[in-house]
Amino acid sequence: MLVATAGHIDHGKTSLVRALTGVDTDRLPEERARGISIDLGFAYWRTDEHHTIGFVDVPGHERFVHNMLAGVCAVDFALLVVAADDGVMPQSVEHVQILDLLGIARGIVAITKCDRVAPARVADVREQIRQLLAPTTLADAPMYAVSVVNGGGLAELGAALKAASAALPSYRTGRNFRLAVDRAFTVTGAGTVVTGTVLDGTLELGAHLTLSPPGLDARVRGMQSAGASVNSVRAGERCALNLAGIELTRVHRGDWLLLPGMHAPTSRLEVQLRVLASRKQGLRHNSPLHVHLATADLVARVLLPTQNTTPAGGEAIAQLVLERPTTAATGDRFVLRDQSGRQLIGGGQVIDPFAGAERRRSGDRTAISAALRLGEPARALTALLDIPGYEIDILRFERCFNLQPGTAQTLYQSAGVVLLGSTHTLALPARRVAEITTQLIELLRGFHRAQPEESGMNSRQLHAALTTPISTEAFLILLRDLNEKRQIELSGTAARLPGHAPTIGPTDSARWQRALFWLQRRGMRPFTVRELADELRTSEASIKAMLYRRRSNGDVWRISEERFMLRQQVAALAASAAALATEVGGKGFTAAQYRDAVGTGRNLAIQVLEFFDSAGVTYRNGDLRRMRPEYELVVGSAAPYRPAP
Ligand SMILES: Nc1nc2c(ncn2[C@@H]2O[C@H](COP(=O)(O)OP(=O)(O)OP(=O)(O)O)[C@@H](O)[C@H]2O)c(=O)[nH]1
Ligand SMILES: [Mg+2]
Repeated sequence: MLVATAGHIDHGKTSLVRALTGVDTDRLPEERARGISIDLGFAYWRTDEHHTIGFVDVPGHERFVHNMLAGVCAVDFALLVVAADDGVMPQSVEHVQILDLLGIARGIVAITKCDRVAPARVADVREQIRQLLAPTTLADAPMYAVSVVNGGGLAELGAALKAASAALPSYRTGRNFRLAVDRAFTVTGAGTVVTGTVLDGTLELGAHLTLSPPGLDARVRGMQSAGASVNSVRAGERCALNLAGIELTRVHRGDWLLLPGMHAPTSRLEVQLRVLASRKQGLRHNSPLHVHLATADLVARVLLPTQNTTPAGGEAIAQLVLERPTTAATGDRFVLRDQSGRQLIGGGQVIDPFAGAERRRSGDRTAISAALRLGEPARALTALLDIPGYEIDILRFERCFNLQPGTAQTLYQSAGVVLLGSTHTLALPARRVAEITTQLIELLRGFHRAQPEESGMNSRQLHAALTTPISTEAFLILLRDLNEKRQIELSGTAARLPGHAPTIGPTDSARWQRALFWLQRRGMRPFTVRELADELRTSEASIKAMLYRRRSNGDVWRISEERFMLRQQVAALAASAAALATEVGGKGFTAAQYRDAVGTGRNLAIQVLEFFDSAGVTYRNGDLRRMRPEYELVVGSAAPYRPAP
């Protein structure tokens, strides 16, 4: 069990931890000189062979509340300390508010310095504390009157802590390891060491982790917990990790250590927040503030949905726009303080850590938010699947809940989900996929009946004809899946039912074979009706008729008034454009870059690009072009064309 102290300055937190554990957590020279705690202190109490109670001793001074916040983020239990002589003081109140906002519901109160006051005073302070705690998560915390001077009450307090430790519920399972860093330092001979609390999962010695948000790789070279070397640590434990591959200057309090696949920094969190009832003013839209999330202290602005104010005592679903990215998971608690970092405003819970990364057509934000707010992954998944037309980006879902792959797979199975594609990126309800598949097959059957001379139905028309909505991305994956399972056949941009043979006349078909033979040898060059008519020694009118039919089933594209190209060539040129777009990053590519990439003349490059713009393969912005995400629906997929060296 991990216990954090809480309470006003000088009320005896550090003295109490020392009395229980024998460890003086005030280790900084300045702390010793001034007799106050400044930063977090740590101590361990080995209560028996199997149990250790860890203490995070926090400073009470109002100027060090940010340190206190980093200390209490991941504890199981609060030890609220109130001195019998002073009674409840400002930071007693503030610390209790913080514990309440963080949802810490297990705790004990120590009324310290009882050697200094008469029993009647202890009773008064007890009443003050009762009133302070009544509206909070700690309303039922038992109180112990103690003194470190005469040792009174310490045995009872210690026994209560042991009992609480034994009764602590086990940690949630099925989650990936993550640790919130609270300190980093170097140890001579060992290198960088970070300490922190494991929030989820387990970690073995030698594991590879990512330091997030910087995104640096690290290997766990050494591991200690409660002062001893260990081979593994798990949720709820504090540990010190000796990291290979990370320089000390790169790691700070507030960073996370994560499994590499879970590293996904974000700057916009959708949250549910609450403004303290004791605030004089409400929280205004767009206010700058500090977000304390785990050990991080982040500068942010709050965006309120109604664009005005959430009153004191009020709640809202809001967005926090962070100045620097962080790592967060659904359900993580946070505390908000004002811009100066002096006053507590409120706090809440993360709903959607990736609120800024909405895919287009990804369904109703309110419904997604309501689903995630259910907090528990299985329930959230069921609710997400119920959103009409919504397709779950499963990497994002798994990152929201920090889910282990095996746990996620079990969830998908029991929720009746179909994962589309070989890399399984989108999840749809099985019944929706079945419905769409049936529609698809019906549409193709109808198409073949109505147009037997066509080799297949254009996939864009097919997509548009579906009555059950599906995104282009998911549709393309589904088509490929069905093609692999031989339920349909894809050729280029056309889909057909297996066994369908177009009823094209024999002359046409033989002529087309000759045309293909010539065109393929000609290489990556468009052709005119005239050229093809000359080559095949036939009339332009009959070539036109043949090309017209070949265009409608997607074998040929007309790329300008006069010029045609084979579908495979156009698809390869589009794939080259896509490869180039990826290579140049998000900013788009120029016609000159494209010409160099495909090694054609400038005129042809421009002709092709203009055709791509009009056909919906690319879009143009000034001199730059980018790919449309659904371009493969238009031209089909192919390997990129590369000019012969
Ligand atoms: N008489 C008496 N003095 C105490 C008792 N507990 C603590 N003190 C004294 O109170 C002073 C402050 O104690 P600390 O333990 O440093 O208080 P703290 O809450 O850790 O203070 P900060 O960390 O700075 O917030 C010290 O001089 C202690 O000796 C007690 O039970 N009886
Ligand atoms: Mg102290």
